[in-house]
Amino acid sequence: SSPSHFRSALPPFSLISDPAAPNQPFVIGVTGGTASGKTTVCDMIIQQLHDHRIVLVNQDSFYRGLTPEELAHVQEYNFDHPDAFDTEQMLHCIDTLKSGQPYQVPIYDFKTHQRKADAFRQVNACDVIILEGILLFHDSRVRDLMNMKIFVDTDADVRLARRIRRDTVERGRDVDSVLEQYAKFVKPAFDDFVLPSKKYADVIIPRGGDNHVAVDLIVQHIHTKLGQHDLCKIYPNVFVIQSTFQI
Ligand code: UZR
Ligand code: MG
Repeated sequence: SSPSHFRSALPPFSLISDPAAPNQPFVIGVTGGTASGKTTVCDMIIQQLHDHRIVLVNQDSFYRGLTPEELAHVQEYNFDHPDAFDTEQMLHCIDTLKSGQPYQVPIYDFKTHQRKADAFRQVNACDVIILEGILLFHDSRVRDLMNMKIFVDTDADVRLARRIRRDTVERGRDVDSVLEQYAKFVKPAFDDFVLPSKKYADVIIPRGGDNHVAVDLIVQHIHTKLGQHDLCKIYPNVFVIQSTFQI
């Protein structure tokens, strides 16, 4: 039979997945500057995907606890630099979850700049993993684990205003120290590391959590992709059928 006849005989869907691992969860990365609305966007996505098993993992959980020397000079410590995070551990976490195993995520305390001793959050296997954090797109190994990359793009003045409110109310800071830290570390690190990582995004959301249209579109796309993942579970041997269906 002719190639076109062969094509039209294939099932009426276009399906692309990793043949080695058809049952892996769908991984979404959400990044953007501090107080850009990342958490709000993640919460909105999670609410709309309530039919699926979904888990949120925050890059903040992988902040390294400060040593006594670092704590003694905490004003000099750069929490906005990639080295402030234990990226190896976060990679291990994502790998473990992708392979269907549970992971014990550390709990970081923003007031003491320490990890809670002997306390973890148990995260179980799931359909969707949402990763959130300011420097999520910095390391290519982390980027490579994501199926969809989102950058939340909110004006710097809006972000600073929110940051002042949040750090004074929720993170036990005074306004002067927030402003000093912003000028010294947060803004330079945004310019050096966060903004340049925008180029890796698949989707850029202006105005963050206020942008319901963007969140709706993203959720629709995830639904479509999860449908394809479900098909992988039903037809585990049918793994690459790409653009073959023709009318
Ligand atoms: P989001 N951060 C703290 O304020 N204290 C810590 O112990 C650890 C981190 C801040 C960090 C960064 N910077 O800007 C922000 N400082 O948390 C990231 N200074 O959190 O993505 O929620 O804005
Ligand atoms: Mg947040």
